[in-house]
Amino acid sequence: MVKNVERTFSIIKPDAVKRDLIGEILKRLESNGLSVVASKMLRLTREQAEGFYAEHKGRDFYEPLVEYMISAPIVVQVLEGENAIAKNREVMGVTDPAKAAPGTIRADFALSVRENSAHGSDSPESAAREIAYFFTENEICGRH
Ligand code: RTP
Ligand code: MG
Repeated sequence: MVKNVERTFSIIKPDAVKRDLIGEILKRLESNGLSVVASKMLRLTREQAEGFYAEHKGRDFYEPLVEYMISAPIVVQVLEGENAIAKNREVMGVTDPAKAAPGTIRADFALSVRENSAHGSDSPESAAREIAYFFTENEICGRH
């Protein structure tokens, strides 16, 4: 069988960086078959945060989401592995930590629906858009 190797885009969000959970979160991702192929730490500008979450513009959680995402540095990464997009979402758990499965990143670390510690792309189209938002192709060190 040919493996379905994909790339996905991950953010370790401000609440997690502030609590020094970068290593804990990365360990969960890496130990589930997701390899880091690009990584950087940065503080989003308001414009970058608004653009990244443009699909949510107009929703009541959009403004507080943007404020939260610029409140501290984040770690942005490209992860590569078999079925990486779904695997990353599975390891993260659903958006609301109160509803996330036990043992997931959000169940174990998130503070609230908004301050939910991690982001992962939700489709191949989102992954391609989000990777290109932060990385050029020559910054990605593919393993496959
Ligand atoms: P993400 O895009 O960050 O991976 O999260 P997601 O797909 O699970 O959730 P999405 O619906 O795309 O929402 C994006 C982020 O907005 C914040 N949020 N706050 N009701 C609320 O207060 C609310 N709903 C969503 C979260 O930070 C969520 O991850
Ligand atoms: Mg989303």
